[in-house]
Amino acid sequence: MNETSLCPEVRETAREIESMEIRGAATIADAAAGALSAQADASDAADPEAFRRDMRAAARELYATRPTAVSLPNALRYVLAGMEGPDIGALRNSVRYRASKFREDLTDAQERLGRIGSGRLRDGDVVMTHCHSTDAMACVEAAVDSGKELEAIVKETRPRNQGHITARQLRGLDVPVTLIADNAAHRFLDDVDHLLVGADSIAADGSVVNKIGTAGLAVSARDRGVPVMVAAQAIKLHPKTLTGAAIEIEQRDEAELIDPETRGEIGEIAVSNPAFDVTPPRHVDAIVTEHGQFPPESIVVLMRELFGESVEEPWTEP
Ligand code: RUB
Repeated sequence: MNETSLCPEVRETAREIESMEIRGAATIADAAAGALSAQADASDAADPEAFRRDMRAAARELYATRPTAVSLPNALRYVLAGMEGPDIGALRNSVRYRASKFREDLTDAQERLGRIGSGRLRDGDVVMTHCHSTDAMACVEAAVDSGKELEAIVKETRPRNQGHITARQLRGLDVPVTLIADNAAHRFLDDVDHLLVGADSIAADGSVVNKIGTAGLAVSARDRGVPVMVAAQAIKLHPKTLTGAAIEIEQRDEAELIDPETRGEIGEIAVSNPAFDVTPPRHVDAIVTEHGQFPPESIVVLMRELFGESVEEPWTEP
């Protein structure tokens, strides 16, 4: 009687997020909101409670895909928190409306953030990037649009090589790109004016969770006197950290690092493949959001303003 039915779009989006065909915190959030909207469209629930149950089940399916980017639960929470109405038609419309509002706001926020972040970049500056972040790219794009000439040193970002995506997009903006191995970063930092990265989650104390390698890179940048700039929309703020919760770091398949045959040849080894790390606030100069830029220690003020103290999980069964 309490069975739920998930539409194919939800299952497919969940699969694509898990396999990283859909990746990057903002893009994951956008896709999750779209999948909830598709679920609302497709639902053949017999009554309003069955509809709500299907929506909660869809959100749980999406939530379970990747644990670190808080933009995902923030998207699910935003859409489900606005689900209201006396009948299925009204409920369906409310989900459609909230999902499309979330997606529009995401685009607007990124544009605003880009304009604010571009103010930190001067004509002729060289930025170093790690991974691929659409928020970081928005800052570069806004700077280029305002007539500044930039150059980029792009870390390839093993094991998944998201640096290739960054390099391709920067070339699309006509920005000269030097692709480097991750291990070479320290050597190039003397030629760099900014380290520019995104974030998957930001904790209340200003710690930045981003692609593995960011923390060490920030330490190196500090050592060379290079400012560390984090471009992150407010959906990257992790509300549960306001009450002391820790952010889970995703462990990915060891096959991303080593194929089974080579592993067998080497002999008995352990393999560990964390996808993200934590950069402490003392190694970050500025967090650029659509609401302005903040020293990491002050981000808690914005977090309180946006989320208050309570964090609901509207996808759990009452
Ligand atoms: C992506 C990553 C990005 C952030 C921010 O990791 O660490 O820096 O998600 O991206 P993965 P955006 O490739 O494992 O998803 O600014 O686009 O939200």
